[in-house]
Amino acid sequence: MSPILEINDLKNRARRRVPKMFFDYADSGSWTEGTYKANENDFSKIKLRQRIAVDMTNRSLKSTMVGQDVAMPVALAPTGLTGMQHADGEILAAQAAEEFGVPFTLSTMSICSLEAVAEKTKKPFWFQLYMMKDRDFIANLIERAKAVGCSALVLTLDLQILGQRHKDLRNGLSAPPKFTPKHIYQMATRPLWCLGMLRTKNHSFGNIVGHAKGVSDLSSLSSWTAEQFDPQLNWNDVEWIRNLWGGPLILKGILDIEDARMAARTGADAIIVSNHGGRQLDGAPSSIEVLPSIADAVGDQIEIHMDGGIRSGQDVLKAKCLGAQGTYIGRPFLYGLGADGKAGVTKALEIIRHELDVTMALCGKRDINSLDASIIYPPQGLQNPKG
Ligand code: HOC
Repeated sequence: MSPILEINDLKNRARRRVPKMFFDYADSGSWTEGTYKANENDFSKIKLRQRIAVDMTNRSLKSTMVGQDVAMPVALAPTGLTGMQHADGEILAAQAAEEFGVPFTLSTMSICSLEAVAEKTKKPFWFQLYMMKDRDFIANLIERAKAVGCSALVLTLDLQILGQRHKDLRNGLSAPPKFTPKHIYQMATRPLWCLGMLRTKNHSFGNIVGHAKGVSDLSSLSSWTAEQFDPQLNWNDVEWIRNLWGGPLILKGILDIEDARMAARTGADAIIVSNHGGRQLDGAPSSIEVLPSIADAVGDQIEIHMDGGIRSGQDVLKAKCLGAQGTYIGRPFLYGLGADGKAGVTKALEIIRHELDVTMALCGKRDINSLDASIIYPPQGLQNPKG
């Protein structure tokens, strides 16, 4: 087997191990996938200043996100259907994250429920909430998140309606999954994946089935999800959630300066500069492109996080330099999970940590908290070094 040296190696292995419809679900963006690709490509356009003859011993990647200690400023992003990349996916990813010392964020649209993840982990994890029309269900979800000790709530604001996801439509991905000959073939050619699925009891949307009104089984799930995301979501809802939750609140899906200003006024603790991994508005700018202007506009009022396109520790460093206190990885940990379960998620985190550490050292820095735009090339004020 070829060695796993970078996130792309995990991706290639996951592609061989996860049924196509689920691998594509994680690996795709909306419509032309222009924004999805820009998220990655725009990182590679940013250059760094190489510095020499600087003491590079005793380096530290330790930081905080919403006041909580993190081994490095990288959280696992909330990702839907994680338990379809690998059996018990959310539990395994949460365990890997807690052992590593970074936050795991459980999606509302997870396969394993809040309670199932809490039962198999020791430290608090974070919970991500979608605003559904059924407000009793939302209030109940928040109570459940409190009951299992979640230490931050991530409220996603950019999915009032679902983006146009062509790969999922072409693959016929649905909840509950269809069992057409094509889908059965895709699963049957991934025997390890199938074995895991046969062994686990976590097969459906664990936070929803059996909890939302009228959703007692998989057959009633489909129509419920399709009509539940609330197109009328507004800033008053954010206040309602903030009061119900009462703990650290992070608003996800901010991509515009005006929205960032509104978000800063809500009293939330942090915002995530995000375009939902390029899965919602295709044609929107990449997260890293807008990060500096948003950090500039509201960075003194609210903590700034970002996600979208991070595929290496070097990307984490660039986001830190451009104003993010914390970052999130989605696909990198999903590839790890699909490739090798919990060990694969740990591997993804180790790869990112190593790349972050080496890059920081070669930029002449020893403390992750000291990073700023001064290590971006060309340095400010020297845009035209020859001029
Ligand atoms: C079946 C409904 O955040 C994503 C996730 C979940 C979206 C809702 C899926 O795929 O972007």
